[in-house]
Amino acid sequence: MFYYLIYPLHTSLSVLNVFRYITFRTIYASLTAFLISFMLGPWVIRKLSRWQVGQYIRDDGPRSHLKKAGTPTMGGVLILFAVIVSTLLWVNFASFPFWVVLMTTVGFALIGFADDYLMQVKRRSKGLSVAGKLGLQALVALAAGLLLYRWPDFNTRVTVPFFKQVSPDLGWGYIPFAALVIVGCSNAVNLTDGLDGLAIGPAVIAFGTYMIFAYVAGHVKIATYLQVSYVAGCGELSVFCGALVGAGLGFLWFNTYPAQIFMGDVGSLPLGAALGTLAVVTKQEIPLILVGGLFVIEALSVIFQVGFYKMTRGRRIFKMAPLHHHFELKGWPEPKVIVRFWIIAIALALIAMSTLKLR
Ligand code: 57M
Repeated sequence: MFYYLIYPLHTSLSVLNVFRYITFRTIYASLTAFLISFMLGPWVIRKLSRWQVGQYIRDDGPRSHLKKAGTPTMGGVLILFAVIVSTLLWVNFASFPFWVVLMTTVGFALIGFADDYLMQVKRRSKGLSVAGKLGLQALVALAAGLLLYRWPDFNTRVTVPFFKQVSPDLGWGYIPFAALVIVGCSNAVNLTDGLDGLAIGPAVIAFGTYMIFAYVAGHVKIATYLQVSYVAGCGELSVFCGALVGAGLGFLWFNTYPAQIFMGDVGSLPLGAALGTLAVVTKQEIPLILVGGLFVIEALSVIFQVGFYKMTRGRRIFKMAPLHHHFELKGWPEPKVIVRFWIIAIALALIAMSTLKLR
C-alpha cells in the first residue's frame, strides 16, 4: 500500500524514492511484522487463556510434556495476522506470484484453523479426519499449481542444483509435482512442531533463505549471472519472506522454552505451505530439501519408524518418532534438542545458499 501511497510523492520529495526498492520494503516489512506479533502477543495469550483454548497433552508421549497441559494454542493466528498486515502495507500488489503464495498460505491456515477449532474449542478430540485434512490440502495446493501452470511467465522446468544444464520440463506434470511439494512441506513442518520453538526457529531460517532466493529469481541481471530461472514479479516475495521472518521472531519471543503459547495447526500448516509454495514459485524446488532439511529429517524419521513398526510388527528404529522425541527420551533436556536442531537447520540453509554459486 505504501508503494502506491508514498512512492509517487518522490517527485516532490526525492528521499521517498526508497519506497521503490524491494530491499528497503523487505526490511521494513520484517520490522513491522515483528512489532505487530511482539506487541499483540501478550494480549493474544491472555485472550486464548480466557477462552480456554489450551493444549490437550497426549499421555503416551514423553512425560516431560504433561506439565505443558493448558498452554494456549492457535498462536498461528498471531503470526498470520502480522504477516498479512505487514505485507499488505509494504508489497507491490502487481506481483502475480505474491498472490499465489498468499492464497495458498491463507487456504492452509483455514484448514488448520478448522482442525484446531474442532479439537481445542469444540473439544472433538480428533479434529478433522486425516483423509479430510489431506484432501483439502491437496485441493488448495493443486489450485496453486494450476494457477502457476497457466501463468504465461512461468516455466515448468525443474532446475537441478550443481547440474544447471539439467532441467527436465514436467509440462502439465508440474501441477501434481507442485502440489506434492506444498502438501509435503506443510505436513513436515506440522510434524516438527512438537517442542518449544522447534518449528518456528528453522522456519525463520528457511524464510530468510528464500528471501534471498526470491530476490535473485526476480532480478533479471542477477538471475542470468547465477544461471537461475528468472521469474517476473518474484522479487516481491522477498517482502513476504521478510514479513514471515519478522512475525516468526515476534512469535518465538513467546514460544521459546518454556513456551507461553503454541502455534497450533493454524500456524504450522500455513507456514509449511508458504515455504513449499515459495520453493515452487522461485524455481528453487530441489534446494528445499536442504533449506527445509530439518523438516525433511523429522518427516523421514516418522516414515521409517512407522514403516519399520508395521514390517516388524512392533519393533522401532527410534525410541519415539518424530526424531525430537527420540532425543528427549534419551535424556537430553528440551532446550538442548531445540538449539542443536536449530544449528543443523542453519548449516543446511548455508549449504543450500551455496548452490547459487556452484554449477
Ligand atoms: C502434531 N503435535 C504435537 C501444538 C502444536 C504419525 C505421527 C508421527 C503423527 C504425530 C503427530 O500427530 N504430529 C502432528 C504434533 C503437539 O503440539 C500441538 O500440535 C501443534 C502442531 N500441529 O502447535 O498445538 C504437542 O507438541 C508439544 N509442543 C511443544 N511446544 C511447541 O511449541 O512442546 C508443541 C509445540 C503439544 C506439546 O506437547 O501437546 C504432538 O507431538 O502431539 N504423532 C506424534 O508426534 C506422536 N508420535 C507417535 O505416536 N510415534 C509413534 C510412531 C509409531 C508413529 C512411535 O514412535 O512409537 C507423539 N506425540 C505425542 N505423544 N504428543 C508421541 C505421543
